[in-house]
Amino acid sequence: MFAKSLLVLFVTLALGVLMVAPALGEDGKALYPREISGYLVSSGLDLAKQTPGEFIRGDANADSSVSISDVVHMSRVMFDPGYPDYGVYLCKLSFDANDDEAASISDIVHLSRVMFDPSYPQYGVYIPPHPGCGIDPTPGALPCGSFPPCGW
Ligand SMILES: [Ca+2]
Ligand SMILES: [Ca+2]
Repeated sequence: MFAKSLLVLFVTLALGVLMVAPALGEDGKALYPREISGYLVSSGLDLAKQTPGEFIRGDANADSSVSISDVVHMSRVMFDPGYPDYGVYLCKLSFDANDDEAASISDIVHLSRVMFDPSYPQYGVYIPPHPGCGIDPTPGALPCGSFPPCGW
């Protein structure tokens, strides 16, 4: 079980490295996800309706969608001292993908399996608030200092 979790983690990390590589725009400059046309639109956000305290569960990098880049970001914030954002949690609550009121490696494993492991009972099931902004339906002690995709 542990070995399988580790395998899933490493496969997703490997995929993540490939998928977060920037696409190039017409001018040859890198296009990062929030700059790619339609990326933000797909989240279904309505910024006019956002209120402080709202967040998107699993959107650890706060780019308004939950993707493999969040798994990579979470992994590096927690475990990669060479990462510029190592130890930096903009909204720790958004890291709590499994809603157990803690930000830990279990969130990385959970989110990876939700996305990529059809044998996982929660495959394809994202815990609210998701995909849009919302208040935590199960409030706990995890902090959230700000969450720009939800307008605060
Ligand atoms: Ca994200
Ligand atoms: Ca958690």
